[in-house]
Amino acid sequence: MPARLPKILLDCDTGIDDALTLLYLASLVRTGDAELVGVGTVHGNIDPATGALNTLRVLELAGVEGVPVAVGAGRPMAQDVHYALDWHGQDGLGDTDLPAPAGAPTGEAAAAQIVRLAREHPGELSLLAIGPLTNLAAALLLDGELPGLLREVVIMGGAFDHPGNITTHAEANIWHDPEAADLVLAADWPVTLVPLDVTHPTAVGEQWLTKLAAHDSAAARFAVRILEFYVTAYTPVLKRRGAVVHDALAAMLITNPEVCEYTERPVRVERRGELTRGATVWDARSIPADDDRRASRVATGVDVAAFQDRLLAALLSLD
Ligand SMILES: [Ca+2]
Repeated sequence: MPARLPKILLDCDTGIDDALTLLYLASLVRTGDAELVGVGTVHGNIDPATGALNTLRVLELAGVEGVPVAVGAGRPMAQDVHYALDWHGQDGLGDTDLPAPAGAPTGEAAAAQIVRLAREHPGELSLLAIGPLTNLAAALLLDGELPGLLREVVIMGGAFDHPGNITTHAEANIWHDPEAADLVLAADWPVTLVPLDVTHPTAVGEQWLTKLAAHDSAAARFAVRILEFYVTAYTPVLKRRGAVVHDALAAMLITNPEVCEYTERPVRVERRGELTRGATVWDARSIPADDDRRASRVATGVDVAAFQDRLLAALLSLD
């Protein structure tokens, strides 16, 4: 009996590593290993309208047609909006200034799209969130039955036994909207959290980048172009030429959960800390968690070679 075909609903802030993740997802779609039922965009790396145009650009480049792209929340629930232009460029795609896409966003709000698609495919969707969690929180507020309608929620976000990447303690996706993130982690749905603890070790380096650059396809050339900006931003952090394609690891776990190891713990988001706002907190004591919140499945270990090989193969598989 054939395995169930994953149906993925993506929420993103495209963004260089989001763009690479879209290429990865496009390769799954092209090989018939997953279906991409929709994309929503949110503030984060860039504003959501630009993020939607970037998403359309990448899907068109990868030859994936008919996927609705909805613009979502333009700001967080309880703080000012911040973009990450130093890491992703003024256009979100490494200042590559690509022409406008042929397609356009649907006009539906991303949170409404989540609710609609979840109701159209009850129990079937893997909701993959690789940006701040404002759209997911808004969708929860729109439809109290949403948690029971999704198969799973996979989130790139958080940092536990790892420093933050936007403040000393906070990871960017959570820090961009801590109130939304805590609502999402409090909901009664099966969450897999993919924190910096597992994404940072997967940083691609010189050899991987060289293999990608040696491949002559439109998708590979585009990936090389946007990675050039990202690598320049990352090199001082990594102290070697390389970059962390955080979002792609979360995407990979939908079809290949064995790439990571996990632990199950309730997770909360620090919302009041003067130095720690946006930090993800778990009870790591070896006693039953004193928390009635549903446990999240948190990735704690990663097969780095498996991730890098799969990502490279996917990028090289596109025309
Ligand atoms: Ca992202």
